[in-house]
Amino acid sequence: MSLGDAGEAGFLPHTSHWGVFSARMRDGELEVRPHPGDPDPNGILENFPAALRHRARIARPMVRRGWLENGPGPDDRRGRDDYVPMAWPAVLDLLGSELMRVRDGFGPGAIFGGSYGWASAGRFHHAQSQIHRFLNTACGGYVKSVNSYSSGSSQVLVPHIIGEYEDLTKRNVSWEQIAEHSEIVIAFGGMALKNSMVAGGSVSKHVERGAMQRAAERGCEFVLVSPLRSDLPDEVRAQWVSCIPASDTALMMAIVHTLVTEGLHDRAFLDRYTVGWPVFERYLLGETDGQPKDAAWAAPLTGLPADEIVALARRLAGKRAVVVVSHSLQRAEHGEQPVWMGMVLAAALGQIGLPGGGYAYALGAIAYYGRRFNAVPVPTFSQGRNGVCDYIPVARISDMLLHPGTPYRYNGQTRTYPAIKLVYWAGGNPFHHHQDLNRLRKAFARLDTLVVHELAWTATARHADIVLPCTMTLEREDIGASSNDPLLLPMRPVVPPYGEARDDYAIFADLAERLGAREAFTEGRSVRQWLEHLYEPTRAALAARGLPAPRFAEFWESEGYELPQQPDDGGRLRAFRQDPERNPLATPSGKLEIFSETIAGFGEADCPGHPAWLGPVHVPDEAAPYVLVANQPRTRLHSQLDFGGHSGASKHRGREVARMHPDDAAARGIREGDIVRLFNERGACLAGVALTDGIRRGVIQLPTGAWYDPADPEEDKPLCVHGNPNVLTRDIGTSALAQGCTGQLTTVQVERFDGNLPPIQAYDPPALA
Ligand SMILES: Nc1nc2c(c(=O)[nH]1)N[C@H]1C(S)=C(S)[C@@H](COP(=O)(O)OP(=O)(O)OC[C@H]3O[C@@H](n4cnc5c(=O)[nH]c(N)nc54)[C@H](O)[C@@H]3O)O[C@H]1N2
Ligand SMILES: Nc1nc2c(c(=O)[nH]1)N[C@H]1C(S)=C(S)[C@@H](COP(=O)(O)OP(=O)(O)OC[C@H]3O[C@@H](n4cnc5c(=O)[nH]c(N)nc54)[C@H](O)[C@@H]3O)O[C@H]1N2
Ligand SMILES: [Mo]
Repeated sequence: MSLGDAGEAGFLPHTSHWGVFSARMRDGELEVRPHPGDPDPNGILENFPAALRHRARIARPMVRRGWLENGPGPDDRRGRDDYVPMAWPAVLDLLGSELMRVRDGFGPGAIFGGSYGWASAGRFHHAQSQIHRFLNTACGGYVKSVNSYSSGSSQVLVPHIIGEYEDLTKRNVSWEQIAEHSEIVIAFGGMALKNSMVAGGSVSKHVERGAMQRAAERGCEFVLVSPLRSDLPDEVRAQWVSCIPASDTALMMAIVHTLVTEGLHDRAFLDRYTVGWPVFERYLLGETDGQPKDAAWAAPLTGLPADEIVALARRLAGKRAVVVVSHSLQRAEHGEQPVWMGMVLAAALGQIGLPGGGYAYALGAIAYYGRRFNAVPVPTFSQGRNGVCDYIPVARISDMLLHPGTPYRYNGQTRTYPAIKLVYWAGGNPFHHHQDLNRLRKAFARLDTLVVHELAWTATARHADIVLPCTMTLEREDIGASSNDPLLLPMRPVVPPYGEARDDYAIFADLAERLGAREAFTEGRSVRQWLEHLYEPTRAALAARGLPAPRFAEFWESEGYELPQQPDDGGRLRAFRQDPERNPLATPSGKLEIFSETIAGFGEADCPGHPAWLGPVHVPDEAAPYVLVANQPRTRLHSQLDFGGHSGASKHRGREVARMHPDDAAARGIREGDIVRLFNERGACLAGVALTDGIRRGVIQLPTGAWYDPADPEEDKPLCVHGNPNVLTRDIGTSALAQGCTGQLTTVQVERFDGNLPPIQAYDPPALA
């Protein structure tokens, strides 16, 4: 452990979800440079300089004119109204009274504070913790959201069939094991480096490229199952199996069918470590429904030749094989099935719990996975106690607002959507993350009040009644850390706040005062006192281990230091393999559940008791003949700093770029560099076009994150001129089991856009009244 060298020439250490870096201001320009220890820095850092003082930043508190004139209440002018600037004390008085009106008149159960979103790195100014603590201490609580847009279906499924989610995702097959032990990696949805360059909180070393390179050099084979060739790095020379999107479950079944009929499956493993194989095997062989799930059956469903599937199965057998399933596969209708079937495939191969083998669900989807945990706790800001127990699965927000009082199924329960009057958001962008944005606009129109803290004029901020400008990470002090990245870092402010922007903490502290809860919220601490307070448990844990434990003042002046880490021991699944009786999994049976009595007992048609092929979903038809893959963007994190230089440079004539196969383009008279209109029954958007043979025919890819930019917000389904795919995606849960987000896939039509190109207005602040 070392405190590192003192910063050079004014560069101050800082961190972001896309990597650790340092920054300084020079001649009015921001300079950023990656952490010196990072072998593979993330280009997304380059979004900071142009974003810092961009016109898209919010300079002053604002109140929507219609809300100010008419008071709280449903209003479809949200998203097309103008704004009235207001001084901080006045706007906080106004908001304080509105919160009291709702809290005292309807109860805290009428406040939705789920506030999903990634906000910024930093353990204290973590916007979700701040808003939840505020609502808990000052409002008596709030209706929350559970699970994430990332893994909404796997998070619900995995505890039933494998056990604790983190035992599968975070304490399992590591990058070190891949580099050293794996003989074959089959990655459904790939492990795109663009994705693993990001992690919530902090990442000081991007190790994924190096680990995959080392594995490939050692002779490890890679198989990429994905509609996009770029989902594994070129360096690993993967076999590219380009299946029809959402057909992976059928492919996995046919692989397992081949293993079984050729006697290549690990019977001993299935007997000892799983329950329910006999039931599933009868289904697989067609004994229950007359349809063997063999390669010939899967061929038309997956778009792959049957002999290729058979060869793939033989290639996997008898090797130290690891099955990877990316989050993307479960962000689609029936998304539970490929996650469950991936476990069954890995179990049939018998490698679960061995170094570099088994089931590495979500490895490479994000830099959380495949790493070691720290041996000491990192600073954590307490959210307090929520007095409301009601919640929704996170992606059901529009359903909740449009259908209060309506029952819905979730994880074996019948629940009822609450009646929400006020939504408070800090640190997320529903106009980025949610599906069917035209429906979301209608849902937000139902509210009495929408409050948003933002650093920039996102579409969410433009729909809010009260918009409070918050600081950007570079404008405040914090501690950077993450439970499985070793670097603990003082984040020092590089520039003063923009305009009148304030920290979320300062805003909430002053609001809490108006609700009589300042002391409960702040505990009397300044920001610096909080940082010192949050740092102390880490320091004490270091001291208890007899390790150097610098005092806060020393830490604060340093470049950060590395925390001790736990061994890479394969976690619970390794222990389970070694002794399943003494180390059972946290499932009802203590084993891997190929058949789950619990899930079968829920009786959901769209998620039966074992993995099943429930028929194709996201199927193209005449009106929408292409499958759209709306995946994560390479040049930014979601919608964050879309107005930055790196994000802007990847666009074409200011629009997000869609990728399609040259044959598909030719058939529609589309050429490289054209602007196209993508559309379906839900909406339409414009995008630039790039042609590539690295995409499966019939598939179009348009990443998420270009800010929603309606040409004419007065329309019911306005054209988004900028290329936000969520005007096209469908707002429906993965299944009645998990109700997860299904935004990854939808179907669309495409045509060349020859009209006058509407200007991009997404970054222009709204009109002032
Ligand atoms: N179609 C489709 N949709 C998807 C996905 C997909 O694959 N396809 N992926 C989904 C996934 S996995 C996710 S995780 C979501 C991500 O969805 P979000 O997490 O909502 O997206 P972000 O753009 O990261 O939004 C964070 C917002 O917080 C703001 N912010 C940053 N720092 C602060 C701060 O300190 N305080 C406050 N108050 N605000 C701050 C940023 O300006 C930004 O607007 O999107 C989901 N949506
Ligand atoms: N640069 C960058 N990195 C990110 C993020 C970001 O916004 N920007 N977001 C982060 C977050 S919050 C998360 S949750 C993760 C998300 O991690 P993922 O959900 O895994 O990431 P995606 O890029 O959406 O999808 C990965 C790939 O899956 C493939 N795919 C889509 N559908 C199918 C299918 O049906 N079958 C198969 N076999 N493949 C399919 C697509 O080609 C896509 O490129 O990424 C994280 N990393
Ligand atoms: Mo995510």
